[in-house]
Amino acid sequence: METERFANISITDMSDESQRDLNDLKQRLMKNEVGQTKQKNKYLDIDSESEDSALSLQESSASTDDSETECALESTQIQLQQRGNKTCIVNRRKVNTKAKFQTIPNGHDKFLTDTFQLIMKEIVQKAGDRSEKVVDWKAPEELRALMDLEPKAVGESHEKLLSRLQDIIKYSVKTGHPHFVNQLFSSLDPYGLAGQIVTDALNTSQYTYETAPVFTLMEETVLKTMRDYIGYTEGNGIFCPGGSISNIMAMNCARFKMFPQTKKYGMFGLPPLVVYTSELAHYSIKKAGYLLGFGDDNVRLVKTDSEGRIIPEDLEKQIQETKDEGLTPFMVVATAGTTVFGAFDPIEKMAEISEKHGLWYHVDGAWGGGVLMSRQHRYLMKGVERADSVTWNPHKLLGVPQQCSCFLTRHVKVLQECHRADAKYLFQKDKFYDTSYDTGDKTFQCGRKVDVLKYWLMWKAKGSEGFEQHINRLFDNTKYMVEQLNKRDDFRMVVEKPDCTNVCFWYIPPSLRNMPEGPEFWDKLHKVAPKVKEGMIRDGTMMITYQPQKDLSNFFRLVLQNSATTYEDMDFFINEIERLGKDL
Ligand code: ABU
Repeated sequence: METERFANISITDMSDESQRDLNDLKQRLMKNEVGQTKQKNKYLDIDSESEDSALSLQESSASTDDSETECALESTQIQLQQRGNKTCIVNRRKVNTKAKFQTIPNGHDKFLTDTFQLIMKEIVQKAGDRSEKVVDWKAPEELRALMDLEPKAVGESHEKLLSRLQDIIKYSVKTGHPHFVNQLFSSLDPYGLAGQIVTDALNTSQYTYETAPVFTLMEETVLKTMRDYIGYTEGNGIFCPGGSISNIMAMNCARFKMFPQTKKYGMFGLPPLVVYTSELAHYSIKKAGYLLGFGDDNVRLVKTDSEGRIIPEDLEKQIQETKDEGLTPFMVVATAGTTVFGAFDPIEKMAEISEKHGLWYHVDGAWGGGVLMSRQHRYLMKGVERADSVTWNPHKLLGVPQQCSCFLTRHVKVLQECHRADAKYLFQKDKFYDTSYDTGDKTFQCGRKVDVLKYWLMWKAKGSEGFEQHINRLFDNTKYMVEQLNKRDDFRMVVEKPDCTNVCFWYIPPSLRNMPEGPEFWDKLHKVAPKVKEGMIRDGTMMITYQPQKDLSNFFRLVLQNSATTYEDMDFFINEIERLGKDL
């Protein structure tokens, strides 16, 4: 007669050891053993009422000898059937365990160690390997099928999770690859990564000193040092989740400074307010206008020259026109490093105009702000100390991991006065410590991720000199790239002498080289960059972006932001674009 027994075994994964334990269980089932077996760190409780009854076997494994924590992530109920001398698994299903839903790290050492090893092997060690692909491209439907993205009712084994992480890495873009020159961020900085990991392991929120004592002081110190680079003798600042938020913060402070009653009455009773920025400014200025209730019509776009810099005379003219219309100018935004051309607006001249008209002057240096750390290139931001506020994203030109954006102002109290709402459950004034260290009410966020540690750790590791050398290298690479492009007949610069490290150019395939430069030429050229881009993504060899701008046909924008990029890499970019485009 066949005997059926049921074993309920909790295993973190079907490792060799678990497999051995399972075999051991099978043996004892065959022998109809009952009672309790205690192994090193393994507790196997076996109850049996009779030969025909179900056996319940439970295993708890702990990763350290002195830990009694039940930590199994995975519980699998296995139905065993004994057929003569053979024990077969006839059914297997996953069941919940007590530990499954607990957010405790203890006992997950192997899983976490394996994850870190995976990060090291598949991301960090491959980051500088030019033979690796920048991207293993899959179309959305193909990728969806590969990834099995829907969360399920029952959790999965560590082994499965690790294989999922491996797939996630495989199909993600390797932005640390020196051939990723697509965006205003890139690189994989080791100290930045270490800072990110420690930040995430500590998982705190930056709003009060009590939850973030070290990071509060660290943020204060780093922001003060950044203000020194700007040239402010006093002031304030805050880390924001991205440059757009820093710019929105600037607009809110600007309005508050001119009309403090906004905080109580909102926009009611205010005259129509107007802000001025470059026609090539980042679109977050327009969005700030939507969010804060000004609308497109009152975000006035100032004309730029052929290099992409604001024409100050047009700014002056537009301010006067606004006044003549009976509207109220309140803010001027200069851009230090426009998104596409990398142009630096005439910061000093715009400061003069803003001061003359009594307007809040903001410099959006999200992209270019990093030049302040280079004695050779900081001239690009001459006059920035005259700005009321500055956006500066260390996650861009300085290569700090995303995201790391700072809003800095020379006004000591404006952030607090403009944003504070005095939540009594968070900012109790009768706390036992100096509550001026609770920074949460300086912003419109509540919870705030710690963004300072990765930057601080990089700064400690490299020193200001290291950042300076990084910036100088990027500008040197830019010079080399421009020189190489100028040597070639098949490439043409869009901006002859870039202000920043954005290199904008067209590739002109042989089929267009002798064509007159009329509408047909530009129309055909417009289609070249998208085709070349498709080719490089499908092959995974590099990533560089393209776009039209003003009335210019699609052109490439190569961003040099990773100081690991070499002259050889830049030769590769040129040859690769030619390889992909020569038959178009
Ligand atoms: N915040 C602008 C970033 C866009 C870009 O990387 O091209």
